Amino acid sequence: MLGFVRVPAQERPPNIVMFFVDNLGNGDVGCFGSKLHRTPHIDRLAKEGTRFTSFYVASGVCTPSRAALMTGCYPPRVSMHVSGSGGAVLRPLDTKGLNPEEMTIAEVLRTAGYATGIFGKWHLGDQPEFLPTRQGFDYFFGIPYSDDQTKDKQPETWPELPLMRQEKVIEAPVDRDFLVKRCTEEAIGFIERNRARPMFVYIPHTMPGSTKNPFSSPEFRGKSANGEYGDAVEELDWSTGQIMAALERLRLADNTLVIWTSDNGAVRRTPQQGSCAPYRGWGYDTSEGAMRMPCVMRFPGRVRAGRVCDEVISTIDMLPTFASLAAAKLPPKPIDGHDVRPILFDQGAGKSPWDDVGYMFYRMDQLQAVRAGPWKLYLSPPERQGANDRRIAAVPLALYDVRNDVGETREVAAEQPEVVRNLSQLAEAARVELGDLDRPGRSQRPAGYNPNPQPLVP
Ligand SMILES: [Ca+2]
Repeated sequence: MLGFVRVPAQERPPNIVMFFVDNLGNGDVGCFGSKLHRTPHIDRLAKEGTRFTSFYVASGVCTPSRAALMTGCYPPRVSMHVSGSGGAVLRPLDTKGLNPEEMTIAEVLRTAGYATGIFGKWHLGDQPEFLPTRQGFDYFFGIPYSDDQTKDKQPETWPELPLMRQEKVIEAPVDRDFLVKRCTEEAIGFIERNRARPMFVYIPHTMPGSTKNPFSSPEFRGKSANGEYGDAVEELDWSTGQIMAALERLRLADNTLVIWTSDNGAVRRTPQQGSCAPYRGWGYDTSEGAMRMPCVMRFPGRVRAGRVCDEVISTIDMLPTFASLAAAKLPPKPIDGHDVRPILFDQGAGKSPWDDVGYMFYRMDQLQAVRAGPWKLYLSPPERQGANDRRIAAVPLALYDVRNDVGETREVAAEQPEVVRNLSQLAEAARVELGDLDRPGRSQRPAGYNPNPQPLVP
């Protein structure tokens, strides 16, 4: 049995291994309810650790979600809420990237002596000054943006999808069938090489990814009960098992915080592929399905085994929490996340700091919803002009108890005027800092900008 033992301060700070898979919904893993996908290794993490059932990403799409995790900030604070051309995510040769002056999790942990590696998809800028190697990562193996951003989409300008090691393209186009397998092998090699140091191993796997036909290696193809999507999910589970086995083999597993989650919910497809059940909505917007993720954490003796925790926490809490674990200094500029160790480790009241200040749901430049305690208020943006003369319809005000009515079946705004008023005030406070539509926020910082982006593959 794992006891509840405090780790003496003089011991080496813990390793942190974080899986951050792409476009996978809450209902896609066994321990969160999937009956379709076999995920024994992720389920084992849940049994040996805690399942977090109100774990949120900070955006329903890739780039802003990843920017938020890396910086501990809401996407608009670091101006990564829209791409250089006003889109939802960065594209190849985007003029934008995460500002090199922002301090990432990797930079924070590196100051505390951590070895830092990223294995998978970056998507925070593909110009040299924006690459992970310039943002605190000692080692990068993977692709600079999404698996669907291939040359055939824009043959005139986009290069073949590059596989990179450090800042070098080693294959283009990359064989996407082997991405999960190769990233797993590279991560294990990194863990072996750095076993004597504390390490941050960030594994943003590229699957199930953004294509209609997710990729998997031959051992997994055709083996699941859910087509190519299920095959990809089961290979992600295999990868989890491989990484855990490596940590155990090297006797590192007991001093490692392992986190397993996704960057945003499963995307709506016909016929259905992924699942965001029991939540409403699909990836890419501010619905619960898009932003409330399956999350398990394992850290023997610290994160309690077999527990389920429904306190609101977010990817933006990871930077300050990891900094505390590593006894590292926080970035000099303000961040939005909180140190949530009391919630992770079930210490004291363990009440979410977001219950008081509200957790904000931005879609690109628009604040669309706020959650505090059990309540999620969908704000009521008026009809507006979108890109290409498209009208974006007005959304009615709606309030749900997303703790007890997770499927949002009962709208209660009229019954709870005080809750509506309180959450509206919290939203207004966020607008002042972070902006909303044409209204700039006073605390927004610029993204990185490259006026003359060059393709990574000549
Ligand atoms: Ca994504």
